[in-house]
Amino acid sequence: MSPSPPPQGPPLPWRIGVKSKRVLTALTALVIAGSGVLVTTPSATAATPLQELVPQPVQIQPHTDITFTLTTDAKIQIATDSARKPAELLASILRPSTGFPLTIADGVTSEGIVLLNNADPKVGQDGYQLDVTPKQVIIRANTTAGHFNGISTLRQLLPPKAEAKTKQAGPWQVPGASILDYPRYQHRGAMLDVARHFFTPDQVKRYIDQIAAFKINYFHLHLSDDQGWRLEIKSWPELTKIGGSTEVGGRKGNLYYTQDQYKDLVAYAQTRGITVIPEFDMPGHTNAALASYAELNCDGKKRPLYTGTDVGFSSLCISKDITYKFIEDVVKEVSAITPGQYFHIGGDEALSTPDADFVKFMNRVLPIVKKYGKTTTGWHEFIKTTKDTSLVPQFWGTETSDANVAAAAQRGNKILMSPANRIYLDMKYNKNTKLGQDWAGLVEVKTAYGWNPGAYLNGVGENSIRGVEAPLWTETLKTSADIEYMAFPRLPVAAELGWSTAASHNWDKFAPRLGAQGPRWKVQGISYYASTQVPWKK
Ligand code: TNX
Repeated sequence: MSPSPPPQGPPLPWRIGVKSKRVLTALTALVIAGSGVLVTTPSATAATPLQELVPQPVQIQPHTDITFTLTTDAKIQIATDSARKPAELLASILRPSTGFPLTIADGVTSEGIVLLNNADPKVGQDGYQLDVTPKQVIIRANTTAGHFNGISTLRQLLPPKAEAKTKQAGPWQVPGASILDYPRYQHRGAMLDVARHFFTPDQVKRYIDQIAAFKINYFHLHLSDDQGWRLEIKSWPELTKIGGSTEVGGRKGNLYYTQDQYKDLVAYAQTRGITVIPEFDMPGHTNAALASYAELNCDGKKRPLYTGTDVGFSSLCISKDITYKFIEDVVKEVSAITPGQYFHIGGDEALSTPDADFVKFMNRVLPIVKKYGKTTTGWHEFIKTTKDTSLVPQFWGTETSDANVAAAAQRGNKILMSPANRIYLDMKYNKNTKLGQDWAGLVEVKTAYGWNPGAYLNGVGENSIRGVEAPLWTETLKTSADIEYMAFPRLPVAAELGWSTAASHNWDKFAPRLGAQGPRWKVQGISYYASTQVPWKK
């Protein structure tokens, strides 16, 4: 039986410009974003989990008279096979903490969690509807991706201890509601640089788990740079033997992934609704390759390994055919083990490659990527060399104008936004932050949040934006705790910018929602930066 929606009477004075804190806590105030309508329902308590979701859903209709309680006999029921992976993910998260068996069942027969198809077409490919009734939580979606996103919402509606790895006491309640939700942008990304410092597959999986909880759907792995080559290439074995033998600071070891380990990472991401984008940065940022093979250098001499943090000093040899044979072999082997559509060719900071050579280089490399069935994405510099509107430039600048990116947008390219002074997760929060860099500025949480991807770059409007990616460079980061300190809370900020509507953008409302994640991160063991700008929930 579906509950009747709460009454929506005529506008009340307090619907607009609520000022008193007392009034605010006495209400469940929710914006149906986009419509600009403020729907309010009386509520006896302070914030409920419905007001604490990150990213903010498009529509939430609370049903204050309803609570669902997950019990030991609950099943996770799927209407079609397309929901199996999301169901398995949810079960794997909730089984340890609840101690319940949470069997996955084909077909809908009983109480529990139900994954159905045929959501409202409005939710599109990535969206979902979530209805909490007394006996069931029903998540409807049109795709597997939509079910993954619905599950991320359900996790945040459960108590934080649902994320624990050991058995906890219930009750496992979910507040009554009907949610309809879909993303602003098709691409919500996170990048991890495993080249400057190497991170083990388990460390990478830990980060994948963390980004998945915020509806991130692309994971960009920066797999090569001056300091390291991190993926086995069978036809060029010295790349990892030599180029993968060290990192920033000079640690020694087998600091690379075998192709089997990479395939396992790709599959792991896939079971969390995430597509991996591999990056091999070129023609600059290539010292590790130049140290591995003499023939890749114009002078035929191997470069020494590099363990510092400078950029812009290396370049592949643009005039040699062997350079393109090398690239073709890499693209061929990596594409064969990468199910996703995108191949990232880097292209940034090619300061040791003359401009004309850069153009020549890209004119040879872009067709190679195409030949192996992939679509090129790259740091925005490469887009000046091509008129192909299917390619994706990733803007990383610190200015709000870029003539080449604007021209590409005018032609029809979709731009991925990663402005360094806003969303580079390796920037220090403030001058006292021990980790990170500050070349693009100090990026406190409010600064990271305070921009509109669809109205940021001159000549690049909302319809030219593909999405938002938060890159995490690791010159100064060595451990998972380091990663987490820089990524949290700014990674969830990026997720909010990529998912939630422009109309819902409001720091005063966002900050408490973000602060409400604190207890959950504590349970998950995430060592986040407790910014004083955020009212952290205890
Ligand atoms: C710039 S921006 C880089 C990286 C560095 C990073 C450090 C860009 C595409 N390249 O090589 O790691 O700054 O913040």
